[in-house]
Amino acid sequence: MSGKRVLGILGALAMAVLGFAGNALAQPVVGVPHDWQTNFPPAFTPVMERVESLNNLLLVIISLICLFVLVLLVYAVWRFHASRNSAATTTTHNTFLEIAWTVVPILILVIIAIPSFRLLYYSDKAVDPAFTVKVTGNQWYWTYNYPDLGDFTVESRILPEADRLKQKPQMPRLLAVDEEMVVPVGTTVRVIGTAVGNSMHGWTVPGFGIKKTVIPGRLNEGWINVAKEGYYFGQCSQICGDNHSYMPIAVRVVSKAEFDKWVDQKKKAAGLAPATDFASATPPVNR
Ligand SMILES: [Cu+2]
Repeated sequence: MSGKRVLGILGALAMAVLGFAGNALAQPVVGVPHDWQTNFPPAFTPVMERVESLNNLLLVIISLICLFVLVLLVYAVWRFHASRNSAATTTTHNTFLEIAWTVVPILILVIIAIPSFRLLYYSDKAVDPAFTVKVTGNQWYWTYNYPDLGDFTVESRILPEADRLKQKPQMPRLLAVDEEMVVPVGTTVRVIGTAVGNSMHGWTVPGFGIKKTVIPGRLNEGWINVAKEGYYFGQCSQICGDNHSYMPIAVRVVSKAEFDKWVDQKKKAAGLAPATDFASATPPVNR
């Protein structure tokens, strides 16, 4: 074998190894839609678990109502058919019936309202969050600012298809971004959202049960606490203009140690002093 050939093979091997290392993802791709999916995506946060259980309760209630109406309808068609009931009744009032069909729907609405409001307030405010991520919708990309961890900002833009195939082929088409929002696993993170420019956007990650409309000049709050490491995806869910369909949301959930490392790296890149760890970071301040 000639020296040139050996060098060529070695070169190809090195490229393969480097290529593999470059493409290997530290976390699995978990929160992604798949073909023939029905129903909600799997729940990855406590909020989404409750969204699913409220949905299941509503499904039972709505099925019982539909069944009841269907049975009444079929019975009326059969019982009051002209052949069986040639002389129509002249009844116009029935006090008992009228009270019943007013009170029963009210009770049903109250049964729905109690868990519904409970969930609304549960998802609205984070209890003891470790830190805050400020999400800003731009035309047409997202920025993630970490004000409690040194105040650095990450810009997150869709990866053009050629770059996705080269850099992150495991990521779904049209959902891969150059820089994901990164959060530590099992940690309550407050998410506040706003927008710049002249349009609203929607920061939505279905597996997290979060869908925040972000509006210029306002702050909207939510929170996440993701139980499993991995990549999660969502899309802008508020029509915002030309490239609305090209501003995906990608969140990378990593171990706490890896998160500290990532924060240090981002702070250094932004010319800020290295962080210690996020748990001992300065508490949130009003800004
Ligand atoms: Cu949009």
